[in-house]
Amino acid sequence: MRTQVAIIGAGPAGLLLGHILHRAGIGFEILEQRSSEHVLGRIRAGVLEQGSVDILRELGLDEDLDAHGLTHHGIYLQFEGERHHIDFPDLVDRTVTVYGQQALVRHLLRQHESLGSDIRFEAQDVTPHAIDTSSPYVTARYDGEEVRIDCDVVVGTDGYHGVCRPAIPGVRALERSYPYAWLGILADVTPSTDDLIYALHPDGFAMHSMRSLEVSRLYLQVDPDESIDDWSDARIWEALQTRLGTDGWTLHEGTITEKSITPMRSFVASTLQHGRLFLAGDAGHIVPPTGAKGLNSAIADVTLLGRGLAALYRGDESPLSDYSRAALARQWKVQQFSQWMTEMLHVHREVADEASRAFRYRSQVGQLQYTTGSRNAQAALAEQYAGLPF
Ligand code: FAS
Ligand code: PHB
Repeated sequence: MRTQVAIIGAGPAGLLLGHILHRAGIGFEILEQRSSEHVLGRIRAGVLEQGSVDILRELGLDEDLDAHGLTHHGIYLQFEGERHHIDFPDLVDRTVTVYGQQALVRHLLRQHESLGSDIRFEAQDVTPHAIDTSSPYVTARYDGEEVRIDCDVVVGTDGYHGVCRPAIPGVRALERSYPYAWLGILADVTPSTDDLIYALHPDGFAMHSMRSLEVSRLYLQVDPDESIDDWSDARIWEALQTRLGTDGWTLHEGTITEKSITPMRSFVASTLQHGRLFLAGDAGHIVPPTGAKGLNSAIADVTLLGRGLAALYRGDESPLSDYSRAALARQWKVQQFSQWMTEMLHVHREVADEASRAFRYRSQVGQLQYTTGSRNAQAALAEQYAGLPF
């Protein structure tokens, strides 16, 4: 079999790249190791930057987004019992949209089905070959048979644990881990807030997000080695009430329908391309979710990569040869913002000495007081949270 672009991984990055290539009249095949049910079942990101929304609109993929997305005009930063609103339209004339990654993946898949796209789920042992030549190919076991797909380009949108990054000779992972994790829940209850609340509390970080006007999404900082079995629904709600509570405000509780613990880490690959192999999304970088940048970075990568591939087939190789440099330049700005938000809003229990830990906490309160008290600082946060240009 032959195609122009072989895409490995049918998460949001791979599925969106497929639509971008279709729009440019470029042939592609997507090979995904898991079932479509598994891919659709993942509950992950929840916020789209303005730029991500614009791309979906440009591609005509905004129908479900318009029906179910919630436009948000900012976020709240909460500390010392006070909640401060950061007004994005007033500061940077941009908004963000709450639209779950699950809903996006479902819509992208549905649109691929209507296009008759070639997506092979439950493909095993997917392996890129000859990436250093002008005739790369991918092998896999599909439907009980060995298949080979010859192509011009291979794109690894196969996530952090994928096979494509390791195929790049000498690739390095620049990384750091954080000494805490997020316990996330979905609850059948109307959100108790209009915009997202990010709260620093002596007991730990907490956040109130949402998926719709009927489903709330909330997070708690926990230690990285904690087990979800140690967190009853009652204990979760008690901690959320403590950490998010402010005078005159009520956090409404409801049935928890999903709960899980996600570790916090950052990593960036030393390059996102080698020969005819390109990486995009979590295959190339991971950020802590505090800045709502994981999914948006994947969208930014495939937008840039899609433009480079379209130029390649018009006979101009220069945008594609610059892809890794340009995508990594944007990603490092995203990394520093995510790191700043994460370190400002989490309690650093890893600091052993009580006096140093107290100093660290008061310093973070000082950061939050400066940020919420300075229009310039708020504009810098709003510009980055609502999204840097692609
Ligand atoms: P994905 O990991 O989503 O998709 C990769 C795909 O490749 C998967 O379908 C996988 O099955 C497939 N694959 C892997 N190896 C393969 C192989 N060898 N052959 C074929 N297919 C293969 N981001 C936020 O912004 N906010 C959040 O709150 C947030 N929460 C998260 C919670 C969790 C538990 C995780 C893991 C991530 C979270 N993220 C969050 C980040 C997340 O949204 C990612 O940024 C986003 O899924 C990136 O999309 P992809 O790059 O497509 O990678
Ligand atoms: C979410 O709704 O899942 C969400 C929102 C903002 C974040 C992280 C997660 O920073």
